Amino acid sequence: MTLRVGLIGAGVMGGDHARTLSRHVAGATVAAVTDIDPSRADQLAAELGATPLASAEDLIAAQDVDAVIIASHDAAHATQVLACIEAGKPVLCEKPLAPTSAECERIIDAQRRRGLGALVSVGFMRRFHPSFTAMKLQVDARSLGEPVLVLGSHRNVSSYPTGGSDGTLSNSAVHDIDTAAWLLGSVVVEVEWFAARQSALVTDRQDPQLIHLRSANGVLASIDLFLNAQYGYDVRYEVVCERGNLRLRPPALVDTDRDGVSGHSLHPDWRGFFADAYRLELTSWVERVTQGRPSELATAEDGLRSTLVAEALIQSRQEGKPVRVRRSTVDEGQPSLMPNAV
Ligand code: ISE
Repeated sequence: MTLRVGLIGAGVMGGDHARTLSRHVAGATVAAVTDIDPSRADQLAAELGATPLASAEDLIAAQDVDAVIIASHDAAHATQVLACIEAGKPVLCEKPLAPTSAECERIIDAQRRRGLGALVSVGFMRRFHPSFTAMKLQVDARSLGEPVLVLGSHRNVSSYPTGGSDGTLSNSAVHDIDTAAWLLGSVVVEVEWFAARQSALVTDRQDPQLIHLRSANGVLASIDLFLNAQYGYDVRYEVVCERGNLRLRPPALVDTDRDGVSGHSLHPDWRGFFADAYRLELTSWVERVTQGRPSELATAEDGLRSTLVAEALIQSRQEGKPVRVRRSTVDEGQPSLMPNAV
């Protein structure tokens, strides 16, 4: 069976997903595209031989759309995911599942009431990056003993003109929140936010920011986010364990020595850095939807957990102190493993 996928949002990320799906993923085709800017939808649809549709509602209802990818503006995610659930169609929603935990909870509730199992997946693609996957295998096997500390960096060349300081947390830091919890196999229960010295090149947000995340099993993750770092797209991670360290390898195919300098070039944005991860994520989603294959894909519950932590970071930023993360409705009744709660 070929899965006929409808795409909502034909911008940078939507275009990338659609091209990856139609060129590199077996068993799926892009059947329809919609965007708030109809000319963008027309262009992408023409390139891929898909049908341009006038609205997200039309696309979700279309008879020849079996499943949906949402790559629209963050603020539109919840309404569109809820419509997919109502229509009984599997949906892969770009992160964040929704910018507020209340919206995420509504989605989880609707999915439960619909009774068709887990229709919703969330695009935390780092889970499919070969180097992150290799790190997780070693953490899970405890090959270097217990993990004790995670150090990470998340750098973009430049940020979108909208979003502000809170947008850094709800749109970008959610990746790091999910990465920490997924790598450690433990939810984040306490956070603290710090301002670094402000870059004079940035006026629309605090940049860089430093966040501390404490997992329920007591590991501290310290991650800097610098969304206008200028020099290239860069994500660095190190898991410090009792008997050694695990470090992420940059996705460079070749190192070049020239004119007294040795190194590799950096991608201008995340699409190149995470190209393999996006391809593997989409492959896994299609296999899960069409064959029921188990997958590392983030669930709606993971989407809720990461948004709850982002909200706690926003609160920590406003109040200037550590904040306990509100327990998600899906984790209620689970024992807290946290040894050193505030
Ligand atoms: C973007 O949406 C992403 O998903 C990138 O991975 C992240 O680095 C960037 O900050 C986000 O805006």
